[in-house]
Amino acid sequence: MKKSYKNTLAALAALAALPLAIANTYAAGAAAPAITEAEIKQANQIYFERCAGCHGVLRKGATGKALTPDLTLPKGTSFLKKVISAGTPGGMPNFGTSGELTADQVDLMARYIQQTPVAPPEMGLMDIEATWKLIVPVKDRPTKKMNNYNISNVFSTTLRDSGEVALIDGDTKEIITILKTGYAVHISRYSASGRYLYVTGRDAKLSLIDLWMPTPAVVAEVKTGVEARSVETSKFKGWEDKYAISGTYWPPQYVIHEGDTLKPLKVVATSGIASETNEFVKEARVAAIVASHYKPEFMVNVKETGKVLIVNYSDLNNLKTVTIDTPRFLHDGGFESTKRYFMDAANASNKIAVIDIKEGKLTAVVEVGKVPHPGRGANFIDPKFGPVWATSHLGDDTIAVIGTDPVKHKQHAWKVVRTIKGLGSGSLFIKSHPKSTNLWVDAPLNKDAKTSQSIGVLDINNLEKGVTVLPIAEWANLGEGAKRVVQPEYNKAGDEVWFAVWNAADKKSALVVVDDKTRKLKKVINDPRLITPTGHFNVNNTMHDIY
Ligand code: DHE
Repeated sequence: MKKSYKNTLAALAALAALPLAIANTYAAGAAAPAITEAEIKQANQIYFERCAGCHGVLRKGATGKALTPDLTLPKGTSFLKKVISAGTPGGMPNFGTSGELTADQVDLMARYIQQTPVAPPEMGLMDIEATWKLIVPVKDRPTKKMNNYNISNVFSTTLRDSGEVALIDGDTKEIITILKTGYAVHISRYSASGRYLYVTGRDAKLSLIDLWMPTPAVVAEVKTGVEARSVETSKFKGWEDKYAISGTYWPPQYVIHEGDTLKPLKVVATSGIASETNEFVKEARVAAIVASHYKPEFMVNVKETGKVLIVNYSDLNNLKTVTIDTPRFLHDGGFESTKRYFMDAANASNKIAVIDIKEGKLTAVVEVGKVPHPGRGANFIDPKFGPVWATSHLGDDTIAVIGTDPVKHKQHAWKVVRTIKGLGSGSLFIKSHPKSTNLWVDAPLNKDAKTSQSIGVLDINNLEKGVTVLPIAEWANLGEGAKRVVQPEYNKAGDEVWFAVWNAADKKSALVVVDDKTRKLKKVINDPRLITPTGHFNVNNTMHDIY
């Protein structure tokens, strides 16, 4: 093994010993307040868990403000403590007053962010390969489905704080199994055939689960970096189940893997020159990735540089990539109903970039409300404007409805045709289904507990009527706690909507299933093993991009 790899592996081993570390060495700035080695270890962990997602590991900012010492030192410890404790109207959570951090931890973090950040190690292909575990080789796996589950209606539910996913039978609503995955699991995606489930943790541990086994189990794992949020699979005809792609926040890069083993095949760095500013950005993180149904291509969002990379996976040695400049701070997004256009939220720019994936170019940039956060968004037929795609917002209480049919409704295409009042600000996800006339919107990060514990629903054929509020957390009857209601997700038939009631790890959480037609409670899936459920992903709807 080459010495440089050994060094990187040693650095990674140090990170593993300190599993949530951002860095274990530290160069204190001259005027920075005192902090001990032990405190830095603790602060690294808190920073990784609570702060890095918005502020970045190098603390250069993105969704959150930059926190480099040139900015934090002049503010001073007592001001920073106030912000960390009480939050800000701009979206910074109130970590102190909410009880998520103790007063000592708030004080520690205020001192920590005045120190100079140190970058965690980089990882090349061999470093990633060294972490790869093929638990069940392909030859030892079933050659046909060995269970009686209706796989296409299974849900994979993120159990955020236990680092697990629950596989739930969508027909019986029974838990099939609970599987250990990465830390603070983020999303689940499925292979094009629906056989394989890919789960990524925030710690960049990618797990591959075989749904054909008598009881589905993890068959391969790999650590693709230090911090990650995204994974997707090859969906183009002829390439089904062939590749997976994982995107990392740190190191800033994406990795293409063998689909049925996770063996890493190709790593591509994403640091580079940003759109708009033309400045070099080292920490150019990979956010959402979607897979084209038109060509053998992945669309990779590079957050800080505002670039969508259209990566053609048909020849990994001669990788052809189209780079599209968009507004910066790309985060999440999904397809409109024909799957030709990728509706891509540049959240901190308050814009949706529309990418034509057939032609491989930017079609439009649409100005929406404050901090759009669509998840994958919602598609429906507006009675007045035809096919539309909608997003809700983190920073205001509106839903932006955008026309998506440039052929029969040309005058409305790529324009905000309606701005509707949603459930409230602090919304993360919005959802509909081709068989439904409902549009569901959440607001789990709303400051008002009643709102964050409810769901809003609109009648697509009577949008003027406004939102009907359903008290989902109350229906779950869980007792005390934050009980945030998050992410509407349909079953395969499109006649049920599932919601997570996300409580603290030491409190009761649940999944609530609502009948889509009557909007009445159908079932509370209430099991002590459901610790901090957040996202839940139906096999059929996720693999076919139905939302
Ligand atoms: Fe997410 C999707 C990043 C916090 C639940 N989240 C995504 C995606 C990104 C992202 C880039 C798109 C992935 C894709 O499609 O390939 N999320 C981030 C963050 O950086 C952020 C803001 C802070 C952090 O530190 O991670 C963050 N996310 C959260 C949460 O706190 C949520 C609510 C609870 C949790 O489980 O951590 C959360 N994110 C989700 C979910 C999706 C998601 C459920 C998938 C939505 C979908 O419909 O596809």
